Amino acid sequence: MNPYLTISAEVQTALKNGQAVVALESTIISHGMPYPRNVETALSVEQVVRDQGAIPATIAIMDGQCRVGLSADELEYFGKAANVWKVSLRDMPYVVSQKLVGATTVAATMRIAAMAGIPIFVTGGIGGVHRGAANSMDISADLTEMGQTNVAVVSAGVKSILDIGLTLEYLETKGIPVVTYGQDEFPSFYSRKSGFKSPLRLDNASDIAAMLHTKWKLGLEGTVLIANPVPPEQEIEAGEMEAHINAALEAAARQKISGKEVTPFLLQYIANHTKGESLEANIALIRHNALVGSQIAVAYSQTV
Ligand code: PSU
Ligand code: MN
Repeated sequence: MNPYLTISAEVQTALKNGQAVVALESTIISHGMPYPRNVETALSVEQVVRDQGAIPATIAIMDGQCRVGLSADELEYFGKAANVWKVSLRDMPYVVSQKLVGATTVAATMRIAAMAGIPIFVTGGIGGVHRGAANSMDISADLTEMGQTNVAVVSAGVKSILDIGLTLEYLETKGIPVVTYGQDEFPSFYSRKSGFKSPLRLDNASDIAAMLHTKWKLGLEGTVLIANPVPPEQEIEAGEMEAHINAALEAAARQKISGKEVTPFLLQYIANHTKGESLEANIALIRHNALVGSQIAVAYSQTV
């Protein structure tokens, strides 16, 4: 066992018994949503996973350990504390060795899930190729990690703060299958549409589980990105978000926001300027991803 890995008793038992486990990230709690809705959402997402017969494993860093499976008190702490690092792969050795408190991004969560032996991970939105990346070179480490770590990622597609077309190109370059659940078009987080056709489509959890088994048994390294469209009732039309996204990008440029601050800045700006509508959509889509991701995890655990 890795000396920097601590798995909760409940998750350890589930893994030992071959029960479905679903990994969850913590950056979304500490840096993606305001308190107290972030903690409420984290707890309700864990409940959605349990209702499907799987065990939730929220992942974060504390006390010099990569932690898999957090208590309700720990979730509360990650939602409230001001000193929580946003930890992608680059920051992991620093935050662990300095015994700091860190919330893990998609990239870092995938890596720790793989260390723990959890093959399915549910999130809201992934990082990707930013608009203007030709100049900024701002490409999330989520994408490189997805090319090499064998943990499936369930998300609501790619948020249009990013360049969706370039992100899909980058995923293709890295050999990452992108499968949209139940429709032909790739979704863009708040909206079920993006203007891009999904490279692949599957319509049920067992087909997705079979594809995961097949990919990894073929010896193909890396993730499968499962894009699960936001439920229609909570969808915000793409055109409506576009003005807010443009304003957020302009504000980020004006304030010279760079590096790891870019994504949290954009998310917060949009949340502050959409009267909470975007937050409600965000919560709904994460819960829906947890539902579909848990069904995939259960189907995966039942196939050999
Ligand atoms: N997109 C969202 N919500 C989020 C994130 C992205 O809609 O909370 C977070 C995730 O943790 C993701 C990270 O892994 O931001 C990407 O950050 P960066 O672009 O700095 O790699
Ligand atoms: Mn970046």
